[in-house]
Amino acid sequence: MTEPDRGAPVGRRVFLGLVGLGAAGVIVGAKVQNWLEQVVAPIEAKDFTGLTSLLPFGNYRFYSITGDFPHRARDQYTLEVKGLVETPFSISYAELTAMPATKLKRDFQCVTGWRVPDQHWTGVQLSKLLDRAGVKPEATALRFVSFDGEYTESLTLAQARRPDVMVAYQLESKPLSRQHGGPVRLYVAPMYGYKSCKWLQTIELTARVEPGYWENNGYDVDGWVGRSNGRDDAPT
Ligand SMILES: Nc1nc2c(c(=O)[nH]1)N[C@H]1C(S)=C(S)[C@@H](COP(=O)(O)O)O[C@H]1N2
Ligand SMILES: [Mo]
Repeated sequence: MTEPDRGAPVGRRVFLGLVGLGAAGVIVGAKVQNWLEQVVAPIEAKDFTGLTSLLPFGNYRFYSITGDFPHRARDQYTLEVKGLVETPFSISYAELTAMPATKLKRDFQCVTGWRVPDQHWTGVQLSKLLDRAGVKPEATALRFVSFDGEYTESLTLAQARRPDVMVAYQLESKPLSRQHGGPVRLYVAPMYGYKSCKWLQTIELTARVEPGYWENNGYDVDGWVGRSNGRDDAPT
């Protein structure tokens, strides 16, 4: 490994956060995860640039900070949009999937280094749900809550209105599995995986950004792939 020749030094907080993310998250593939914690996280903390080539390529790790994959049947599922909106509403899985769909083909990348290339996502643009609710002028941010009972995330209103941010219900043309955060999760394509809240239950419009679970553990609120969390890669 070479030392990084550019970019901000990586703080101890981020280093601990990386180790913590590995330790808290994984249920499947404990051996790989051990290796990630012991080998990759320290290397990544020193040198982000050489990391990707080291990693096993092309597979997801299934993460859950609770150590469990919560279950919600599709016909029992509702998503709530509330907070600083004109018309708070709840939407069922059937209603959500009947809305105009959007599709994206993008890499899925975790901040710890693993990446799954060319993934096909289907869902509803978050902006469409915001339009339906009518965002009040004093709202500047969104807070996402998972029905796992612990995970939270955030976006600014401008980020949430991007066309590559969706409420996703299909991956690779199949209904989103429970392990992947189904029936419905957030998918924030331009940011690291931690922004994409699984088992999405509530979207709340807030007056300002309320940092989410991993952000309270040292990760950047603005989690752009390649230009956050100590990286300064050339844009991809
Ligand atoms: N509710 C919830 N959402 C979550 C997480 C989690 O632990 N709980 N982990 C995040 C992280 S760090 C990543 S990289 C992705 C992983 O998605 P996957 O489990 O479908 O691979 O989910 C994100 N969303
Ligand atoms: Mo992640």
